[in-house]
Amino acid sequence: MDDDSTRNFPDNFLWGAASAAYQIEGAWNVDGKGPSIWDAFSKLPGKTFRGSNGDVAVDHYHRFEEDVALMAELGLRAYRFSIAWARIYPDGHGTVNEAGLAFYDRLIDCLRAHGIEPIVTLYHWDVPLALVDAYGAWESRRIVADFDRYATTLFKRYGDRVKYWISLNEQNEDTRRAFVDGLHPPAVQDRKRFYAANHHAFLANATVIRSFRALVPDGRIGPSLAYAPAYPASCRPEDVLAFEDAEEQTSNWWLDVYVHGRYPRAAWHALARQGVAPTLLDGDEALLAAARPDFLGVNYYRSQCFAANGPDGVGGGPINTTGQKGTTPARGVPGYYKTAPNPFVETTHWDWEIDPVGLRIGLRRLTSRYGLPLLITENGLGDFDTVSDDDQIHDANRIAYLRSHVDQCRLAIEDGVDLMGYCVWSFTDVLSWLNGYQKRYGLVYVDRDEQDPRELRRIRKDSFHWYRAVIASNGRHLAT
Ligand code: BGP
Repeated sequence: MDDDSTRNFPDNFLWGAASAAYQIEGAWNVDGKGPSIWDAFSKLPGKTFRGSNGDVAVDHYHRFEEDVALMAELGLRAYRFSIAWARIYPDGHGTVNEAGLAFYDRLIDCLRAHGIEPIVTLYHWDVPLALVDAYGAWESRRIVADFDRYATTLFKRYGDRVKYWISLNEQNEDTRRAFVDGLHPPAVQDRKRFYAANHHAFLANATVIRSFRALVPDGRIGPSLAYAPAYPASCRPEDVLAFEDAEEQTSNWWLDVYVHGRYPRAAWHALARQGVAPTLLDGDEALLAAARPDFLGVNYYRSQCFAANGPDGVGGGPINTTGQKGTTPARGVPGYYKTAPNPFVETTHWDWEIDPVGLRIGLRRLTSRYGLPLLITENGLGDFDTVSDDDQIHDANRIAYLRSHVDQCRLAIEDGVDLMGYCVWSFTDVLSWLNGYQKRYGLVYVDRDEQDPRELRRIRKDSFHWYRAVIASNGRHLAT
């Protein structure tokens, strides 16, 4: 971490931070916005932590100028945010809502006025509720045309000012929680529906990339995956096979389709044997193969160990949403793999492995397999943060986490990885989908809890000051 060894970050490296519309904006029914699936789901009893919802969130919709001023003070070069589909098309596809478009005009212009590069995510899980009611959203092929209409509207409106776009955020994580674990809407456990919804999302991804090429020829677009590189729990051959299956079924299933337009072979055969493989129609493969992204977005939080799982073994299920260490049960696919603890790394309070070297391993794997530039679109530590007596947030654990991961980015660049940038998750504290405000990630604290939005005061955490020095030195000063 000395000054000399950190010269490798390119001069145009995108030092950024990230967010998602539902988790920060609030204003859930303001200026013509329609309801999203999360506006409905979060109000069902028992679905989220202490019944938290995004009605107010951190009220970024009304406070974006204050937030962008803080980004400028931090020296951010890039800010990744998502657009709420239901602000643009309140019913998913009918009449466009000019007030919604105008909000993002103001945000984009404000960012650019401060020299901050906008990175826009088209879709971060908040599908318009009307499309769920009309045809089950991602469970129908009809979503492909509607998603393309929405994306095309955004490309035409913002393509002159936004050059970096994320098509889909963590398709793998959202659909797994939705259709395997039963935790995100529609909260079922049905792997046939899981793979069908994913196939439609792949078609939607390819279709909007095709539209993008025509409308924003000088821009760059790619999907973001929740990438947790798989490790074998031991060198027992059965565990190594389980690890191979896990890497293929938890990551390559998505990445191979995004990049090469084809499903990985062993995984396809496994699914076919179980009767859960998706239905491919004429033209699907050609569409998928023609939509190679410009880069891969990587959301990295952890690695994960896998061991063999018997035919009657564990499947999907609950996750730790309490922050009580050691309460995450093993999960997996019966007959293939299940998660196992890694005795060599620490974990967060939510049982996520803290593994900075895993980031370097993952970046190298993706580079070798896909040969595309990579953009870290999320990386950060979820922790219990407290305001101390001096009205500060001394988040030393977060600084240690971020520092060690940025350092591994530097080493990955030395290894030959083409890394475009690094976005901390998250800029301000945000509403966690299932964890309310107890699990915080921000560089900026927001003073509220699940029940009481209080004044929503913003307080710079110690990590804010640390990251400012990192950016100012282009990654040379990682120490506090
Ligand atoms: C990613 C999502 C983000 C964010 C983050 C932290 O999967 O893209 O939206 O939520 O994870 O997740 P959590 O709040 O569950 O800890």
